[in-house]
Amino acid sequence: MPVPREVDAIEMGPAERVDAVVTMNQPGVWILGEANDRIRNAGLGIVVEYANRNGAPQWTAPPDTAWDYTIFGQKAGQQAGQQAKTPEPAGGVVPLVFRKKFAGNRWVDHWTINGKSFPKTDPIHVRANSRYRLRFDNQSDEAHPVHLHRHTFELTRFAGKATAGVLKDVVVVPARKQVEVDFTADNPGPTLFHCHQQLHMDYGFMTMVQYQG
Ligand SMILES: [Cu+2]
Repeated sequence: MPVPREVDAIEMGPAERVDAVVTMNQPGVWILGEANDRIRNAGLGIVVEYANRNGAPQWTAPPDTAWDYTIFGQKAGQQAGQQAKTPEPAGGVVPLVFRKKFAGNRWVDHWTINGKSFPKTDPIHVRANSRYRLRFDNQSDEAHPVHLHRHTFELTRFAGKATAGVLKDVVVVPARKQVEVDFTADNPGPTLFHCHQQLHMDYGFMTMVQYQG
């Protein structure tokens, strides 16, 4: 989904995809790579070499500017000069609380959505063509890239900031923060919702969206 805006760096979670347009107006030999030195030096980078240029590839660190999804959005209610929230969708709010469940010293921890692990999680019931707000409440110390299959959602609140216009199907919910997204149930059929960290998903962090009627 288009989010026209110039940035020096992009932060990406598992399963996120970005198409970035770059104007090549700095001849030289450069490194495009992970901003974290340790990870980049371990291999997560690629050389960008202009024609007829040579020498060792140069790395320049991006400026340490604050980054989150809301820089790509419109502030909800901005026109009115106030931080009004996007009105709550007709279908209502679905609270989803994410927690880690200690499984014992010799076991992998489990993950719960509203206190239950998949396949025992409660499905999210929706009606076709109704619009809903999912309220992700991350009560754990890890960030979770959560993914809703077969639908697109709009970010309406990210870690306390109201926003609008950013359409996605994966959002990274930071540790101990809340994120709200609105979506229209416009694609009937069983639909998965899950964390995209494989180990979290395998140990319970998954539920179903079920269409009624
Ligand atoms: Cu996770």
